[in-house]
Amino acid sequence: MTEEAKIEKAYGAATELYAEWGVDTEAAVKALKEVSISLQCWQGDDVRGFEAPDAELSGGGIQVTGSHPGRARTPDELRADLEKALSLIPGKHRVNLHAMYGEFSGSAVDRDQIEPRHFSGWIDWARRNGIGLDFNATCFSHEKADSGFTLTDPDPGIRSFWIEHVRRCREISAAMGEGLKSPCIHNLWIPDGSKDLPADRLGPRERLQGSLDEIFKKEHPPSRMKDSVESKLFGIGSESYVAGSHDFYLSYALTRKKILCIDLGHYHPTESVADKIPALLPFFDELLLHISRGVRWDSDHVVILNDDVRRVAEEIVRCDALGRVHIAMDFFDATLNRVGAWVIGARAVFKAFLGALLEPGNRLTEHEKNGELFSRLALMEEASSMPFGAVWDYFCLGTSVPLHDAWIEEARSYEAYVTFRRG
Ligand code: RNT
Ligand code: ZN
Repeated sequence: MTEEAKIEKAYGAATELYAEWGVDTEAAVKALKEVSISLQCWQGDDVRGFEAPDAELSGGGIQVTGSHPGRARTPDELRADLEKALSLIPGKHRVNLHAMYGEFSGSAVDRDQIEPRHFSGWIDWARRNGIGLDFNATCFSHEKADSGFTLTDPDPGIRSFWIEHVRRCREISAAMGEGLKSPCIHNLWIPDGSKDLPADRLGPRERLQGSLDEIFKKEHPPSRMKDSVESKLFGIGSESYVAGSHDFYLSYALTRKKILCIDLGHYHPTESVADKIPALLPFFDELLLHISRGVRWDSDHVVILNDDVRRVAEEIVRCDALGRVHIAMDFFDATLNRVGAWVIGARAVFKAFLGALLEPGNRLTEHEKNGELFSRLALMEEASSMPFGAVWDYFCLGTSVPLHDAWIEEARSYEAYVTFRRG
């Protein structure tokens, strides 16, 4: 029996079992094909960017560890690596860029000088590959961020530098959305905070509010770009205080009609990020997710199919909000195969959504309505041993990506023949 025939056979059996549960596997597979993930370009080069040949991530409240060889050093290398990763991930996706990834052809273009033309290579590439682009201002790894403050800096000169940077990033986002006929999400995260106890916790937040209002003065059509803001609990070097905290951005986004970005690593370790989704949906038309994996802290490990990711996917599906929650990944691990890391993460996210789409949702809500709480819990438990893997294999087959572990060898040989040969 061929591999394909085995998969079709197992899928047929799984479809029957799921049907007995009242779950339509074809509908689940069809819905999953519509899910798209925005792949973070910064996993490909350890968040270095292309502004200077030997640039390193700095001053940003985030940290990369590892020295695995073969990181992408040029836009062409990064695009080749992304293409390789995308060929191993089911479905059509987006790529999420940071401002520091512009193509500056060797000249020094400061952050307050960047223009859409520095990203035309990316837009052309995305168009050729049929993918959308998302964008981020880069408010770190820069001498004007060394103090730990950007949009909240007490110095109005520093603040206006960063305001200009973010304004330009929104213009670039609009050009991307226009060029690709797909709205570009511009996400703003700033590192501003302090290592030790600040005496004034209000001032930086008032300054942040003022800077943001100035940045967002210009409106861009939502068909071209949409704005999101990302909060954080703490960072390396900002352990005691982060100006852009959850409460701050929740209030800001709500009152200014912006998208709120929820990063799975940015909350207290025992806080349920999944439960935030149904709490926010009554108030927000759209949300942005940064799927990450914190290990003890916001460590940005490669995403795997863990309970946090499953619960988030379940909530999105249960709330029928797949069309309202934009999905992006955010991790950077420099200790292993970088292309493979994207693939591990994206395949895990897909599996989480498939699992959620295969839930016997109607039966669970029926039990709940009838007050049959024992049956509700028991059914949730039984769902975990349904033949999910057979549907996953069938999905991979239908989207022409390698089955099972076959992609691992592909990622390894790409490394051996391509990335390890980089000087
Ligand atoms: C940092 C935020 C932010 C960054 C990227 C590189 O804590 O999660 O999203 O990871 O912008
Ligand atoms: Zn993030």
